[in-house]
Amino acid sequence: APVVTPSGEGGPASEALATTPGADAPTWPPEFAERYRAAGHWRGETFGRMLRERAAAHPDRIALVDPAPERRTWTYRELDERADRLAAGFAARGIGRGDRVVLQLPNVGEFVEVVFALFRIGALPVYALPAHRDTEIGYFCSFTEAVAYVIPDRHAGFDHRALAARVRERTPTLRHVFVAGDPGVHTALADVPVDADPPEGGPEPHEPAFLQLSGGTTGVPKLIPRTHDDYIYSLRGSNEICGVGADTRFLVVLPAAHNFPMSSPGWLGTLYAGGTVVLCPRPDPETAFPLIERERITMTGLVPPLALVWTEAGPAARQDLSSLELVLVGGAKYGEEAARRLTPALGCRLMQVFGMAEGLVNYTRLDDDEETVVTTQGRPISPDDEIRIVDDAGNAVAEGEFGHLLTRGPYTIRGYWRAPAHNATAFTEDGFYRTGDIVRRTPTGHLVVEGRAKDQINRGGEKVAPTEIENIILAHPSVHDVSVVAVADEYLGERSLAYVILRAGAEPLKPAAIKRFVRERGVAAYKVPDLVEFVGAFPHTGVGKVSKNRLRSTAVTHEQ
Ligand code: OOB
Repeated sequence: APVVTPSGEGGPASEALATTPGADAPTWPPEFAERYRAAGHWRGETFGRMLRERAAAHPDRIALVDPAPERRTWTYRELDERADRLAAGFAARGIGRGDRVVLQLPNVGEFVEVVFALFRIGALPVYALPAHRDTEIGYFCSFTEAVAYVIPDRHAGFDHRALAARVRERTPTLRHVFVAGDPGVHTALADVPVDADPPEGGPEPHEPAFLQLSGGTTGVPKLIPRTHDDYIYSLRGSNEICGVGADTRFLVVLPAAHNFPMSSPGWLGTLYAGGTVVLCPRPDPETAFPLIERERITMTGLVPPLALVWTEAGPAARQDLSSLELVLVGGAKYGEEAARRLTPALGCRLMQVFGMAEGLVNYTRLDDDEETVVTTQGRPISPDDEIRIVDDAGNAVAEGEFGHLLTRGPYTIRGYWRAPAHNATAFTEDGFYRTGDIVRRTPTGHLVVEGRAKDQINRGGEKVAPTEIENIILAHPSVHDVSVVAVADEYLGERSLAYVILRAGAEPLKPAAIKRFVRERGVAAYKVPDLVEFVGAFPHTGVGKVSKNRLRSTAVTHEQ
């Protein structure tokens, strides 16, 4: 049976057909690549060699701690050896350079082991989130023609083995399912390592290292090919800005697969610097604060709703949080008043980060004054990050005015993976990425995020593409039309609201029926509309399009 994708837009099959092998991952024109190499940004490093070098330089230092349920640790040497054995085992099962492997693990040590094993053989991890379900996983596996899918046995009350069996049945390329834990009908990850060296000849630095997911504005998430060269440059830059070194003890609170905790400066930045990464199984203060005390955590990254919860819990905490030096907050707009309260409540410094999986990352700086740290979202990592702020017609706005943010640079992609039709509009002709964010620039070069032009809901850092959810709801037999919009929410920043027009003569429905319908389609729980309103008609713009702005401004936001 064909894989169900919630979109008709530039569908995966048509785009795959339109793509030649060399065009899978669009790359920088040669003159740009030369410039970035000459500037010392791209140094020809790869992740596989990076870990090897760190293991040689400080073999007995602790690289990784997985505290639950029993505390497990990996020295740099152990992580390096484990990556070798696992890489050899993957290779023995026919997984090789350029193959895609969908990786869906929560914050467990196996996540880091598998990623480095795949880096070593040049297979590309596709970073699914733990919340993804049949629709998303089925799409990632079929669109990337994945040969393997890596899962936990159960996580957060959900059996991933059953999902894997369903996806495998309808995805002919998928030859392996590897399970961290009890494998059921699949293969135990623990049985994969073999006592041999991994194959010679790893990936080249200019090749993609992995496929990251876009937040997305379209029916299905686009995949982001990041190279060893470009990503490692962003790690080095982030480490320098955040003061990451061998003494850093970084707590991974958000899902490890997300670009923010991976690279800003994240667990990969910390490993690059020879520091220690501690994985946090759940993000609540009850779980995280005891870990901060026990593991002497110095740094972490949070989305704004979590930063709020931690700020509220900080003053009353019984744990000693004094090791914490720096908390990064980003992924969604962090309110100024909330930002002011973080340092007094947690006794550490705050840094705002405004980044995107496509590349560009902005940080406030350690030597910025407090006003700048609480009122701006930072400035770019690199002197070679090019920023354009333009009006609707594409002309530069006056300095200090707000407009659309376009960017190009040494770690911002030039195109999504196998998506030529989408790339034609997501990037300008001269290679600038249209971020969809509305920003203004202060005299010091810091950016302030003022809003968004893209059709997306930012639910506390988790991105929802309304089109994807609209397509699902439209399949309901009683639904005539639907429009999903963002509504303001005190805690999450935004929540999703589905305006639904029922078919003439259809029995009235309760909001819960629509929510259940979406959930039963098998999508991540954060995409299920928070609110559902039944209406007779949508407000329209002058040209007859549904006006999402007017829907937003008329939204009633009572509890459901
Ligand atoms: C991060 O990455 P994505 O790919 O999940 O989302 C990117 C989008 C941005 O285009 C912007 O719309 C929004 O998320 N965003 C922010 C923000 N940080 C991200 N909006 C306002 N204020 C901020 N501080 O979210 C991401 C990637 C790397 C580091 C940090 C965040």
